[in-house]
Amino acid sequence: MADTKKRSLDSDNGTESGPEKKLATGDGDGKDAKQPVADPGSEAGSMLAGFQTEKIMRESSREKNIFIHGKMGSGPNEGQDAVLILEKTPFREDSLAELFKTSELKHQMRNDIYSTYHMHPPAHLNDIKATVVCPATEKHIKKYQSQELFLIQESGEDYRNITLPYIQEQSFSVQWVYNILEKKAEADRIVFEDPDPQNGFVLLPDFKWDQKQLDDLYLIAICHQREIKSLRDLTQEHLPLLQNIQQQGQEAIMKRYSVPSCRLRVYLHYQPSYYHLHVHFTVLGYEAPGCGVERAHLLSDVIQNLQTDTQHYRTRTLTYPLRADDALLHKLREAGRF
Ligand code: M7G
Repeated sequence: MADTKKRSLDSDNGTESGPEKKLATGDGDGKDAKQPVADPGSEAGSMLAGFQTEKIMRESSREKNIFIHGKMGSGPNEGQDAVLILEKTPFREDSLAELFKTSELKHQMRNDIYSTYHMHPPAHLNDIKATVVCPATEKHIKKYQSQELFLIQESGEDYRNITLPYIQEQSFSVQWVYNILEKKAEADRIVFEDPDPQNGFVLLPDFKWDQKQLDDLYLIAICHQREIKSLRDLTQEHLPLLQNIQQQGQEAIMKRYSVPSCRLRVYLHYQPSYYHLHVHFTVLGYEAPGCGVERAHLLSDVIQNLQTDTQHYRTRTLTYPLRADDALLHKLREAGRF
């Protein structure tokens, strides 16, 4: 079984490196397995210089991340609302020797057998992953803000009468999804594609994953069909699509990253943030945001439920969390459903 803990990846092309290096030989889709990853560096530069912090929306010293709402200080989006997420990246086992050799150590305290130090590694071993959403809408800003959560029990009828009209009115734009499907963005990050318009999909790293190590492996499969909003739309008619995503997605991840299907958590979110059907692939052991029982539906369970009853996701009550300030929560409350 692959030991994902021990592996790290070549910085930017998603292939393995280090003693356990095992280069993928192909994707099975005719693409070269060793695709370069886009370098958005040219446009980045000092884009964050002058970033004006308006509010710290969330911060976790345990997860080593911070979510900031602010305004861009320079560049083409100057003065526009932005969400900036900063996150210290995990340690990479293959760079430990270099870290020990090249870091500056400053002694902090010593007591008996215990001592602590401040360690100052060189810049390239001291990465911070920065994610920028700009221009950020009010809804983006809310998405990242800490809020109390409430569990909702949504019946099929609630979905049709309350949730669906709400989604149609005000869900996040899925332009980024279309950009991926049309190869207008992230084309060089695609790990696998089945171009079939009915059952095909694109598999690529989720933007939460920096692809530097396998401990937090996270990919998403985005289907080519554009009419499927979420789990709620699925019927037996979609079984070939779902089975295809499951099988070819797992095979592609095995080929590229040597992570077998028994080490993968493959699931859909309900509610998703983006209403274009996509499937999450994360490595077991990594507690990806949103992989809890109240939001994640294992693809294998979804397939079985549909095999048993084509109307399963149209009719059954689905439970999910909503934030206190979510307009959908207010709509459900107004209708006496919460
Ligand atoms: P979701 O279940 O709709 O919402 O999943 P969530 O963000 O609340 O989990 C959408 C998934 O797509 C998430 O895992 C996002 O991290 C990922 N994602 C979002 N955007 C805007 C992008 C993007 O531009 N590129 C990539 N590669 N992934 C994205």
